[in-house]
Amino acid sequence: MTKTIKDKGGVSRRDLLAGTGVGAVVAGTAVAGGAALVATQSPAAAAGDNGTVKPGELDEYYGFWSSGQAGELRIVGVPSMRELMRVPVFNRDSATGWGDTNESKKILTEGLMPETREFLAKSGLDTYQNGDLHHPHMSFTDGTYDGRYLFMNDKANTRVARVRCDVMKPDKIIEIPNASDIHGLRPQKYPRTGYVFANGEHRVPLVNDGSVLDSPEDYVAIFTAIDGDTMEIAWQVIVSGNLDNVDADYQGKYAVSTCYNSEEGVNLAEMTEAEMDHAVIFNIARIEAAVEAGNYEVYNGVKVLDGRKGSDLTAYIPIPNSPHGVNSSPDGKYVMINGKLSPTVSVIEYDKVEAVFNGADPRSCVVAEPELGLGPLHTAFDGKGNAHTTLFLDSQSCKWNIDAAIRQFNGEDVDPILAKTDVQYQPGHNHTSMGETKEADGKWLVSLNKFSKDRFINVGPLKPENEQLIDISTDVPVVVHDGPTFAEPHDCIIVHRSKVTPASIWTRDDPTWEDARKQAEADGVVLEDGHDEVIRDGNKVRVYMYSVAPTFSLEKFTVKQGDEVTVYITNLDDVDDLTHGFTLGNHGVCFEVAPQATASATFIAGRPGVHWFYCQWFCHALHMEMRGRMLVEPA
Ligand code: RUQ
Ligand code: CUA
Repeated sequence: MTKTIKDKGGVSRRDLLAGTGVGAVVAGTAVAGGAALVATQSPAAAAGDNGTVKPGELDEYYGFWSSGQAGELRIVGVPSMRELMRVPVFNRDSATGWGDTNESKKILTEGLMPETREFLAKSGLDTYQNGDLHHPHMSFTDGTYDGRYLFMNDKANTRVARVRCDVMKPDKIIEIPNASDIHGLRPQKYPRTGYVFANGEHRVPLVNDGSVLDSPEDYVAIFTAIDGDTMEIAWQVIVSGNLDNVDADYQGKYAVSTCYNSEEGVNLAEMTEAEMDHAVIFNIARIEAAVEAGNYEVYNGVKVLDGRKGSDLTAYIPIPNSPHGVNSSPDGKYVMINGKLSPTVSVIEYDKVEAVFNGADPRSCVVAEPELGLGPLHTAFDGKGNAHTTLFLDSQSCKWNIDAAIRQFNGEDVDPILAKTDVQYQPGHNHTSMGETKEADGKWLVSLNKFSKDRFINVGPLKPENEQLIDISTDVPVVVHDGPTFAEPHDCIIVHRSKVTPASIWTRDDPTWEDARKQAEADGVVLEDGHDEVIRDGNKVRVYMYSVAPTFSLEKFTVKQGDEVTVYITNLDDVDDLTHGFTLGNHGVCFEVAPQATASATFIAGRPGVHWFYCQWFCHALHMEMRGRMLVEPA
C-alpha cells in the first residue's frame, strides 16, 4: 500500500531554486530520481496552527541538539522546537564563564594528554578553545534512555565529553589517544552504558609522532570503547578503511561502524574510487576475550587490538559506495546502513551476524537493500515497522516499510516506499521521538536540514540552517514547523520528559567545586556557612564571599597590583531560578553562580585603581545595585 499526495503544481520556490548552485543539484536529481511522490503541507499547518505547544504549556520531550562547530550542546523543547538552554561543552562561553572558571578549566584540561597540554601551553593556552560537536546521545539501561548522562564527540580536537543530566553541565572531557578526529559516537544500549563507542574518522600513523609522514599506506583508523562510568578508555581496535558513524545493537553483542574510504585514499578521487565500501561489525565478546588474553599492544597507555580485515574480532560487510549513517531498529532486529553515494539503504539482520563471524559469506547478513532516492544519509524509526530516511540530494524524507523491503529483496513485487515528504533543504540527520530506543513512539520526526535558503528573511551571506518538525503520527508525514538554527546542529535525540529529572538547584556537596571546598577548608573557611574572608598567601589572594539577592557579602576587597587573585562566590540563595553572576570589569572575568553553587575564577590584579564587580544575571529589582569594588593598590 503506497500512500502519497502529489504536489499540486504551480511554480514552487523549490523549482525557482533550480537556477542556483545547490538548487541545480536538487532539480537535476529530481529528474534522475524519477517519480515525485511528495506530500503537501498539513491542513493544520495551512490553518496557521503548527500543532505544537501553547504559551505556558510544557513540551512532552527534551531534544538534545548538537551544535557542530559552535561546540556546545543545546536543549530544545519538542514539539515546540523552543530552544530552552545552551550547555557550553567544547567551546568557551561569555554568559556562564565556561572555560574561564577554575571549575570548568579543570574539566577542560584534566582529560588532555600531557603532551597536548604542553604544546598548548606554548601557545599560551591551557586547553582548546573550539570544538566540533556532532553527536549527542544519552546513556542507556536495557535498551532505553536512563537519564544519567549525555555523551558527545569533538571531531575537531579528538575528544569525548560527558554531561550530567541532573545539572546539565559537563563533568568529564577526555582526549582520545591514537585516534584522529572522533566522529561517530553512540553508547551501548544493552545491558547498559557501559561502553561509549567512538570512531576515529581520519587515518593517521600509529603512533603519530612524526616518524611516519607521507606514506598513507601506514596510516590506520582507530575505533575506541570508553567506559561510560569512569570515562577511561577500555580498549581500541585498529580497522581497515576509515570510520564514519557507529551504532550499537540491542543485545550487547555488536557495534557497527560505516566506512566510506575502504580505498584508504587521501584525496577525493582516491576515496570514492571503489564501488563497494563496508560496514565493520565489532564482536564485543571476542574483543573482551582478546583483551583478557593479552592479545594487544599498548600505545599511549591504551590497549590496542588489531581488527583489520582478516581479524576474527571484526566482520567487514560489503556495502555500496561510501555509506554514512548507521541506525539500529527499535525491535532490535536490524541495523540500517545508509548509502550516501548509493541510493540504497542496506539492512543487516543482527541474528545473521554470528554466522558471518563463523565463516559465512559476509553479505549473507544483508536482508534488504531498498532503493529510496538520492543521498540517503540517516534513518529514524517509528516503532511500528517503518523507517524514515533522509535523502540529502533529493531534499526529502522517505518513509518506507522494513518488512516490505525484505520481501522485495526476496523477489516479491512490492514497493517498500510509503511516502516522500519535501524538506527545505538537503537534510543530514533526522531523528524520531525516542526513535533510537526500544520505546520508539512514532509521534515526531525532526529533519535537520543543512540549508534554509529562502525559508527565512535574509540575515546576510551566512544563513541559518532549518530544522523541521514533521508529524509522523499519520500515514503521510507532514512538515508542521520550521526551526532556524545557528551553526551547525548535526544530530539530535528526542527524549520523553519522563526519562530526565534535572535538579532545580545545586546540592552543596556537589563534586564540581571539590577543589574550592578543599582550599577553603585549608584556609579555615566553611563555604556552606555564609562565611566571607580575604586570605593573603604570598602574592596569592583568595577572596571568599557569598551572594544573597541583591548583595554580595563583601562590598569591597583590597589587593596589590600584581597579585594573583582567586574569587570564590557561593550563592546561598536556594530559590528556583535565582542565579547570580560575578563580572569583574576590565579584567575579562565573568561567571555564573546558580542557586547553592560555588564558582571561582583566578586572575592577575594588573591594574591599580578602583574596579567594580557586579552581578550580570538579573536576580532582583535591585540587581543593578548588586555590586562591589576591588581596590588595587599600586605596586
Ligand atoms: S554525520 S549528516 Cu557528523 Cu552525524 Cu551525518
Ligand atoms: Cu544577583 Cu543580579
